Amino acid sequence: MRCTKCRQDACLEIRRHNAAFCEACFLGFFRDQVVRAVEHEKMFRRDEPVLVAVSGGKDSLALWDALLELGYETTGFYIGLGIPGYSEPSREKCETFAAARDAKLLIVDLEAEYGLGISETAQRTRRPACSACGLSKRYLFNKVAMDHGFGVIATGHNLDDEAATLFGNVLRWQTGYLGRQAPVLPEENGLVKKVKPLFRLAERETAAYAILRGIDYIVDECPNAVGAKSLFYKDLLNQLEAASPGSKQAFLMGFLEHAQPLFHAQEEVALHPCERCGQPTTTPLCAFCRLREEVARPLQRRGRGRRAKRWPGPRPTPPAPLPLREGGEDGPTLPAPIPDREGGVPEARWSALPLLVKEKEDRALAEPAPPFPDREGGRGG
Ligand code: Q46
Ligand code: ZN
Repeated sequence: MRCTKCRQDACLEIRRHNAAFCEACFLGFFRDQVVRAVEHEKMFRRDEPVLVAVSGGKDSLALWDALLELGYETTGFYIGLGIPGYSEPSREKCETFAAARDAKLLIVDLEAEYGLGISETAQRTRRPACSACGLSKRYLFNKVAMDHGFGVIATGHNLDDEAATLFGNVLRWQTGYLGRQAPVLPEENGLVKKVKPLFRLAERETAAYAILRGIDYIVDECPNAVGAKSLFYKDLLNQLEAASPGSKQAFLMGFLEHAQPLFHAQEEVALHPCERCGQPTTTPLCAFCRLREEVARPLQRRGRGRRAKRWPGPRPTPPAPLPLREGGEDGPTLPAPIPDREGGVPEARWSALPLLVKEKEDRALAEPAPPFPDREGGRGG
């Protein structure tokens, strides 16, 4: 297969564009798509400081790398979520990335600074981990951006993420969420502008970019993502895409062009400062401050009386103890590091690239659909 642009050997086919690219032309294509998103959607100016939310995963680090390469003024922002076996290596990936590029990285540790490590918070409040996590991330993105004088925060959400979110919201006609699903959420009422510069690029393209650029990212998903609906929707959309290339992009772009403005017009939410922390909210105390209260409450006082109603029979099994933090014996297997960061992509890795990025899609198609999961999940940028 030949590169559509330069006729050299191609390393990656992009069927929805009816194109294939060699390494150099693919990196150019990727950066062009980022610039197109930033400029066309008026996300930020070239001289405007941007806070880039990074998780240590391929998408957010690919985004940060592309913005740095393109000369944008960026600072990374990492949140230590307190998820054993996952948070420590993901933080290391971000720190190594930033150090290698002499880029500034802000770090907030939820557990140390707020007493809200996600695994422990989930246990103490009996909430799904992703609910506490999403709430905390949204809060800190806004607060840290404001505290440090950033007018805009960028996340690594890609085309697949956005299409899967849209699919889920359409399935249940979540009109409020549909009105707020956009590559740019403007600054308003104490909320900092939020942007998604990768929304035109598919997940396998961000993976290819990260591999070709030699970015050492955390390969494993967060352990709490197992069984998330969003992954199930992605699998469904990948099957659709394999049968009809371009479907995912048409689904998302068509929505953004034709339908999103109609849902957005219906959205009118009055925000005011939280009585405790000053962040915007619709209630007297914001959800984050209420979560902190809930976690700080003594365990024996929470839910008194409710358990007897729900469980009239024998007492339920108590939750499993928290996995060990050090050593990771109970955590997920850590990914093997990508070798040879400094020297670019090693030859073996380079020649395997089309297979690597295709492998995930093939796996999704080969595996039977999992039973319908029963909880919401999400992903990081
Ligand atoms: S990090 Fe957080 Fe995701 Fe892990 S706990 Fe769930 S929401 S799955 S993006
Ligand atoms: Zn608050």
